[in-house]
Amino acid sequence: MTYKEYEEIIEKRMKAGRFKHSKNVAKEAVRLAKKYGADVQKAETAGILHDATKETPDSEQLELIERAGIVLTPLERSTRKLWHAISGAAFVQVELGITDEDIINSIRYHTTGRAGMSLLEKVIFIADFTSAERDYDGVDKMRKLADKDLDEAVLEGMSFTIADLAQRKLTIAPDTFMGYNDVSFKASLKEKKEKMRRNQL
Ligand code: DGI
Ligand code: FE
Ligand code: FE
Repeated sequence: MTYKEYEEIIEKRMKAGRFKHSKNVAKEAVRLAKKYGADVQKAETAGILHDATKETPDSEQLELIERAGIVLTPLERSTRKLWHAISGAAFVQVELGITDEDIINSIRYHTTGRAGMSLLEKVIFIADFTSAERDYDGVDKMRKLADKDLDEAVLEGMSFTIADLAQRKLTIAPDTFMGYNDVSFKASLKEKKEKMRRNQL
């Protein structure tokens, strides 16, 4: 299927505002993919499709998840906000016939992130934070980081989400925590290495 065909499918599944968001995420994902060397076409596809089921009724989302053979953990089942990422990944497989694991995982983990994210997964995760219509406190910082270092942007995004959820006393998914630990650990190692290098000069 072509990008235009995906756009037509997505337009019918959601209100104008969210469709605009989806197109903006696709555009931003293309920009980041070019900058960091990810597959541009996959980035555009995952970008337009990432929120495919965000306005789909709960019962339909659960059905898609079942049809894709995905079993929700009790915590996933109890966190309604996380469903659309999982059912979105199911939708693109069972309804659109997408088989590319990287595209599927980019949609599956676009809300939580996870440990060991691929370049494409990071591109989609960040494009969702920095798409053109986003207007939250801190979006300027995120856009600057996204242009400077993709991993630093992922760390900032995860820390932002975890702080916000903890502040509101909401449940935090294990993938969110594991993703955060993964990127923060790698960032601290990188800093240690740089310190050692500076001391040797
Ligand atoms: O679908 P979008 O609105 O474009 O963005 P998204 O898929 O990143 O969803 C963002 C929402 O998901 C935001 O309200 C925070 C929430 N969220 C992200 N990670 C977790 C989470 N909510 C819970 N309860 N637990 C998480 O780990
Ligand atoms: Fe989403
Ligand atoms: Fe989104």
